[in-house]
Amino acid sequence: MSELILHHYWQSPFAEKARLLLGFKGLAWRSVIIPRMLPKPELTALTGGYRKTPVLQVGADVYCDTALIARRLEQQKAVPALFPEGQEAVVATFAGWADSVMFQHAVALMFQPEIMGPRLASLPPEQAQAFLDDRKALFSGGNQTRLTPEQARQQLPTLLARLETQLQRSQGDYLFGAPSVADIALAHNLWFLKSTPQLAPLVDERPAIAAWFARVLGFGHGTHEELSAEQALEIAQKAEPVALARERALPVEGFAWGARVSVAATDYGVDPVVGELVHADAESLVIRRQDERLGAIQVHFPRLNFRVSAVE
Ligand SMILES: N[C@@H](CCC(=O)N[C@@H](CS)C(=O)NCC(=O)O)C(=O)O
Repeated sequence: MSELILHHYWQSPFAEKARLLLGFKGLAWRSVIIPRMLPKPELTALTGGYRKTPVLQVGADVYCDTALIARRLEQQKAVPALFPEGQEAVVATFAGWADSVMFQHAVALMFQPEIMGPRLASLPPEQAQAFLDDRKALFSGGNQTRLTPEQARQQLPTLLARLETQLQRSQGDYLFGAPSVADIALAHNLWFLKSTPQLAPLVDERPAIAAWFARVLGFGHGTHEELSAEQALEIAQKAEPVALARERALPVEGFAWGARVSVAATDYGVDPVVGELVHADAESLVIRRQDERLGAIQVHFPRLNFRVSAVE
């Protein structure tokens, strides 16, 4: 079986989510470091335009968005389960909430000038400005607008108080008893806050959250070895896309298999990827694209929060 290749950078909270998912499963992976802002020519050669971080590559198959990466890793190694039996809906729904609502709060706080300023201080001013412009563009065109820092500061204590209370009172060491994708999806947001001294007390001053957070970070990152972007592209070029599980197919209403479509996130980072719709099931959409250099690549997206549109 082809190796798991994570395209990421170390400072990204969603990449930390993916690394913790890999650690939870005890998997070995290859690490390709991607740029923190556009252009990302090697990454978009693989994805066909999707630019968010991280992306998981397995041969000539590319998995966009950590919601789907979690499911791909569950397929790779079933135990320990990220989606424990009987809790499938609750853990996925909680993870979706953490990845959107908690992340919006964390981003709003991190991008306050008094916090982002010192974080960008080591960059030349034009690069710092380019980074801020890149993130502004990332959040244009989707349905997720940025929360103001004031609103985030007003609301976050409520969200954290609920979590602190639940973690104090719940049975077991994790949000829903057994550890799951829910814990990891919440933790990467707190990891983001903890990466800056002004915001770390939000976690540290809540004992049940702080203890739980340390347990989740204890999952670690599995084991990884470096790989260059060029090597990753060569692997994609030499591999054939995987066969898809036809018995689980669930059509996308209004689209025939083989239709030329574009798939784009609906929240932010809405860059479309164009290809042939070759498969969809309850959780994923798969399009096949033909790249001049790499040949056939299958790009997989979650079904939720992505839109399929017809391309003439
Ligand atoms: N829903 C996506 C969100 C990913 C995301 O927002 N990643 C951020 C980094 S933490 C990003 O792509 N930022 C812009 C970039 O890296 O170019 C996922 O779960 O993977």
